[in-house]
Amino acid sequence: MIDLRSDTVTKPSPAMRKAMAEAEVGDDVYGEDPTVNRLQEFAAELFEKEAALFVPTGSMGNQIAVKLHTKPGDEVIIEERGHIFNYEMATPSVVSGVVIRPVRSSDGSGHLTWDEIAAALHVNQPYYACPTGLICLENTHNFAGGSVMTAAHCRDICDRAHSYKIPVHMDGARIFNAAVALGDTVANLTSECDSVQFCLSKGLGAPVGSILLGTRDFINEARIWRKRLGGGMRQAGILAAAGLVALQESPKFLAADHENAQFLAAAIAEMPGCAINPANVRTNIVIFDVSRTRKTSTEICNTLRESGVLAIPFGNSIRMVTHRDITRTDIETAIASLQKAVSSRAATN
Ligand code: TLP
Repeated sequence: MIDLRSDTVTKPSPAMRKAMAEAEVGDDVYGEDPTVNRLQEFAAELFEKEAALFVPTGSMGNQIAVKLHTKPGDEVIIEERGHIFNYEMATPSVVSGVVIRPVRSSDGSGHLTWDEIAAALHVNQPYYACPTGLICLENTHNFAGGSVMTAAHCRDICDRAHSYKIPVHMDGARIFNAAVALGDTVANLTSECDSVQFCLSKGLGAPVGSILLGTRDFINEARIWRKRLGGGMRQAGILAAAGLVALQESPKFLAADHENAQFLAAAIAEMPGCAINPANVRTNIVIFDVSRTRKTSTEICNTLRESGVLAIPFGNSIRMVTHRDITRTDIETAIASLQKAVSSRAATN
């Protein structure tokens, strides 16, 4: 199978498996796993933050951040297609008792401008509006097609949010993809964010795990919430070892994923009934509209599956994600399969 459903599907590389087999371990609930500690220290250094915490999933990292930055009854501003709002099982309301205020990004990029955020802010309206407790950003923005947010844009939002004493959390599940696409560092892209979550288990290719970053006090509190939510793992160094390899070795492979995504997008743009602007594909996510193929996205994905290609339908669109286990030849095969799947009965104009 050529699995383009997500970059979460990568299998650990031989170097990761070796590191896992040889990992020095201890009980991480006591803070005694040397490999987890090394991973956390390395991540904190890389992002120039005070401290880091290894968590089982990106969702847990994000939700601990939401919990710690807010109090029940607050509002959280997020772009309307954001992962924290749409794909994390309503955890902000269940665990943190907050309301999400989804805001549309008018240019479609998924990255809100300060003016768009400002129009949704609730400050100094004590008895008839929930106060804005947090702003969440996402870089790259998954369901806006892996779009990137520049360091200047992020800094601008953080500075203005901080002038209202509102913290900013970055869902940086794919921040390394953004860094590669922009030729910037992850530290600079998140420099003013109060907390950052990034995933080891997506483009970086580790089997499991994410990192939450922030001040030392924030991470001390996060450790308590990780335990409370059932994320206190024991000899987690087995997993952290793969995470360390991912962090040290994988960023250099991401440019090839981006080139594959570009190649795929350019081919899709030529297919009857498919709509995508390849210029908007900056990283490893390719989302295209299939409304004019006269087939549903589910029908197309079912046909693709029969030919050995996996993709995800949602609404009138299909998402394909390139990653470490996908070669250029796989992309060529996927293009040929997609061509066949969409060509019959396609709209001609
Ligand atoms: N994204 C998954 C699905 O949940 C949609 C995917 O296949 O892309 N933030 C962002 C931006 C994400 O894309 C994801 C996962 C997460 C957070 C959550 O990470 P996990 O799956 O580790 O909880």
